[in-house]
Amino acid sequence: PITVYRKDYQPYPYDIPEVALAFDLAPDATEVRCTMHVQRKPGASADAALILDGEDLELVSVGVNGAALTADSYHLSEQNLAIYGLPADATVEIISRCKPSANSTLMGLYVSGGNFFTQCEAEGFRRITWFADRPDVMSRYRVTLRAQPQYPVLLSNGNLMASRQLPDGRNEVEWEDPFPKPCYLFALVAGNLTHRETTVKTASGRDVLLQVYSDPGSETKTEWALDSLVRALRWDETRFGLELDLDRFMIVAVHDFNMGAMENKGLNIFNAAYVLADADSATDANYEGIESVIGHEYFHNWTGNRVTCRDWFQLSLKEGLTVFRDQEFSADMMAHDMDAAAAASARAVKRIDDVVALRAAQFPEDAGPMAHPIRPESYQEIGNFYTATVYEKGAEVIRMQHTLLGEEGFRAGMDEYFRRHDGQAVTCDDFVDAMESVYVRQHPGRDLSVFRRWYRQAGTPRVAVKLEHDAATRRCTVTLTQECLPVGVERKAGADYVKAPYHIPFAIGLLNQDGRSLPLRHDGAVQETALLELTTSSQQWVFEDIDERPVPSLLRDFSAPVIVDYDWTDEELALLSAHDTNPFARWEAGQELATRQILALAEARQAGRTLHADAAFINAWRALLTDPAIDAAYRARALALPSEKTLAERMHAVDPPALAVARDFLRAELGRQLAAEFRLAFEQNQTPGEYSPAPVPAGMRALKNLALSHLLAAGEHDAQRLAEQQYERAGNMTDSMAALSALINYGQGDFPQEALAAFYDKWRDNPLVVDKWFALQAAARSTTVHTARELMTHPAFTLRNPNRARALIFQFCLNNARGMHHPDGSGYAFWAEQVLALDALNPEIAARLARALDNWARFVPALRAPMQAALQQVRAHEGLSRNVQEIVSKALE
Ligand code: HT7
Ligand code: ZN
Repeated sequence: PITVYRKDYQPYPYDIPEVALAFDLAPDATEVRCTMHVQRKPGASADAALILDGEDLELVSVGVNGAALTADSYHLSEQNLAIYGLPADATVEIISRCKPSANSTLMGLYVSGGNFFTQCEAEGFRRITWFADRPDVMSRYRVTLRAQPQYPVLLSNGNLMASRQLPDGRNEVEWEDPFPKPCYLFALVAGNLTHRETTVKTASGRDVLLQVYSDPGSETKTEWALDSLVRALRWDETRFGLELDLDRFMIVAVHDFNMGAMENKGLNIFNAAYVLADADSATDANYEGIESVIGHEYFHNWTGNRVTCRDWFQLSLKEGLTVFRDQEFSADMMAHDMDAAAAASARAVKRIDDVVALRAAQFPEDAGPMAHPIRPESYQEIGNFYTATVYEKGAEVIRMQHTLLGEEGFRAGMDEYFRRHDGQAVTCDDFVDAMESVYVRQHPGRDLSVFRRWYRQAGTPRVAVKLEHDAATRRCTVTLTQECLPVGVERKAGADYVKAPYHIPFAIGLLNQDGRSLPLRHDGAVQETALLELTTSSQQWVFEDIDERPVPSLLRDFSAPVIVDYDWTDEELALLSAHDTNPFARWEAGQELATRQILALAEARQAGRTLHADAAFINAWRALLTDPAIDAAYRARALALPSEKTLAERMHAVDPPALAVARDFLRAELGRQLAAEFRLAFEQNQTPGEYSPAPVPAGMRALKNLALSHLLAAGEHDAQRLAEQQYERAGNMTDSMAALSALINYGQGDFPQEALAAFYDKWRDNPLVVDKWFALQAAARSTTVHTARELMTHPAFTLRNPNRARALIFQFCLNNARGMHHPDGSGYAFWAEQVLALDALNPEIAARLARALDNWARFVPALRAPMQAALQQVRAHEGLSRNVQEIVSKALE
C-alpha cells in the first residue's frame, strides 16, 4: 500500500477554472460528459502531463480542443488518465460511463431507494468522471442532468438555470454554481422526492429559499429539520456575522449513507436519520442530533466551502472548526430563553455530553495504534482519517484558541481568517496565523508558536497538579507539570523522538473546607476561576490570602483535552460534587467518585470477592439526586455512571466483562439503597401533554428514565409494572424506548419479548425505528453471538444499508461487553467475519468496524490472544480493501 505524506505536498500544475458536466442518468449505465477548461499554471513545466484521477469507470472518449486524442497522447491506468502535450490553455472533454446500481460503496454516484445520489468527499468524485480529485483545484460548475420521467426531481449545486422536457420524453435541467469549489463539494440528486420549504430574509435583506427533500410520505417528518436550518442560518449571522451566500439551500434525506451528512455546496445530502423526526418515532437524542448535524453542515458553507482545505492533511481545518461551531450552536440553542443560572446549567450539560463523547472515542484513539495528530503526517486511505481526533479533538483545539482569545478576540480572528482567505484552499497554519494576529495584540511579547504543537503531536497530555499551602504566609502554590509520551507512529521514531510541551489553558478554582469558593488573586485580577497558561514542562502559580489548605477544582469546563493527575481524597471529591460552583467540575468530581467505586468493584470481581458499595459514595449520589437546586437535565448527567469505554481507559489491563458486572452491580445497588429517592424522581419528572423536544422536558425524561432503570435493575417492588405502564402509555419514542430497554435488560417474565415483537410489528415500515429495534437487542445484556447471528437472519436485516449494519453489528461489537468479549473468542470471530463481509460491499464501513479491535494489546491476557488471532485472520484475507488493510496492519504493528 502507498503511504501519502504531508511533507510531499505539491501544487497541481494546472488550473481548471470551469467544468461542464452532462449526465444521462440510468441505473445500469450512466454516461457522463465532462468538459474542462484547463490552463497550465504560470511557472509549471510545459511538459507537465495533466494527470486525472478515475476509479471504476469505463472510458468512452477523450478529446482536446474538439479533436479526439490518439492513443499516444494519453495513458490510461487503473487509477489515472494522463494526457500529454497539452497546450497551455485547452478544452478537455472526457466521456465516461459508470454503473450506479452496482455501486455498493456509496461513494461516487449510487442508487438508493430507486433514486440517484452522490457522495464525493473525500475521493468519490473520481468514481463519477476523471478529474483532478483534490481539494485545492477549484472550479465553477455547470451541470446538465437528463433522466426518465420517473425521476422528476433533478437537483445539483447552485442555481437552477433551465428546465425542459426533451423530445424523447426525458427531463433535462441545468444548474450553475456561481462559487468556485473543489470537486468533493459536487452533488447531484435525481428521483421521486417530496419537499417542505420556506423563504427567509437574510441579515442583508435577501430572500433565500430553504428546502428539505425526502421520500414521498415523509413530509410530516421534516418540520424540525427545516426549523433547525432556519435557526442555524440566524445563529451564523448573529454569532459570526456570516450570511448565506446562495439564493437557494437544499437538504436531501437518503437512507443509504456512510456518515451523518455531507455539506455539498447548496445541496447538502443527509443520512435520513439526521433529517426525519416526529414525536412518535424519534427520541429526544434524535431531535438534538438533527439540530446539531443540520447546524454542522450549514456552518460548513463558510468553514469548509468558502474557505476550504489545501490538502486532506488539513481536514481538521474545516472539521475541527465546524464541530466547535456546531457545539456552540447547540449550547446557545439549549440555553436560549433561560435565566442566567439555568442557561449556565444548560451550557454545562452540552459541555458534559461533548466531553463524555470525546473521552469515550478520542482518548482511546489517542492511546492506540491509530493515534495521529489532528493534522496527520501521513495516511494510506484518507477515508480512515475522518476520526474522533480530527473532528472532536480538533474542536477542542479550536475551543482552546477561543478560551485564550476570549469571545471577542476569537471573533476578530475569524473575521481576519475570512478577510485573508475567502475563496481559497488553505492550511491549519493559515488559521492559527489569523488567530495569532489577534493574540499578539492582546498579549504583547507572546505568540502561539508553542500552541501550534497541538496540530503536530498526537497523544493526550497528562497534567500533574501539586498544591502546597503555607499557613504562615497564607499562600497557596500550584505547580502544573505536563507530560505526553510518544504514541502510535511516534513510538516507531525511537528514543530520539522527543515531544515538546504544549500550550495548555488550565482553568482552576479553589474551595475552602466548607465548600465556599475562594477569590483568586491572579494576573492583577480577583476571580473565581483563574486561567493558567502552561507553556513549558512545569510552572508555578502563587495565590495569596488563602487561610487554609483549599480543595482545588481543576480543569474547569474541561479547558484543555488533557488528563489531570491529582490525588483528591474521597471526601474532597464529595465536597466538590456537592459544592463546586463550576457545574462541569462539579460533575467531574462525582464521576471520579463513581469511577473509583466501579474500578474497585471490578477488581473485587476479578479477585472473586463479594461486591459491596461504599456508603460514602451512596451518600454523595443521594445528595445529587435530592439537591433541589439542580435541574433535571444536569442531574441526569451527574447521576449517570461513567461509560465502560471511559472506565476502560483507567484500567491497567482492560477487562470489559468485569467492568460490565461492576457497573450493573452498582446500578442495582443504587436502585436498592436510593429506591425512595429514585421513585420520587420518577414521579416528579413525568412530562404529560404534548411532546416537546425542548431541553427542559427532555432533561426531565432523561432523569425519570434513569430512575426507572435503577429501580428495575434493583428488582424494586412494582418497578416492572411502572416500566410496563410507561411502555404501554408512552406518548413519545424517548419514553417507549427507555421503558423497553429497561425491560429487556432488567425485566422479567414474557412481557419484554412480547413487547419487542409488537414493537417491530408496529414500526416495520419505518426503517429508522427498525434500526432502533435492532440496536436495542444488539446491545442487550443477554445478547450473545448466537443471538446476534439469529438477528442477522431477520428479513429486515441487510449489510448493504450502513444504518442497519451499525444498528446490529456495530452495536454488538462496540457496545455489548459481555457478548463481544466472551472468553471463548466467539465475539472476535464474529467480528472478523463481518469485517470481511462488509469489506466486499463497502470498505469505508468495514474499516470503521475493523477499528473495534484497535486497542487489543491493552486487554487482559485471556482476551488478547483471541483478539490478535482475529486481527491476523482479517489481515491475511486476500483482496482486502486499502481501508481495512491500513487499520488491521496498524493494529498488529
Ligand atoms: N464532510 C463530511 C465528511 C465525509 C463524508 C460524508 C458522507 C459520506 C462519506 C464521507 N466521507 C467524509 C461530513 C461532515 O463532516 O460534515
Ligand atoms: Zn463536517
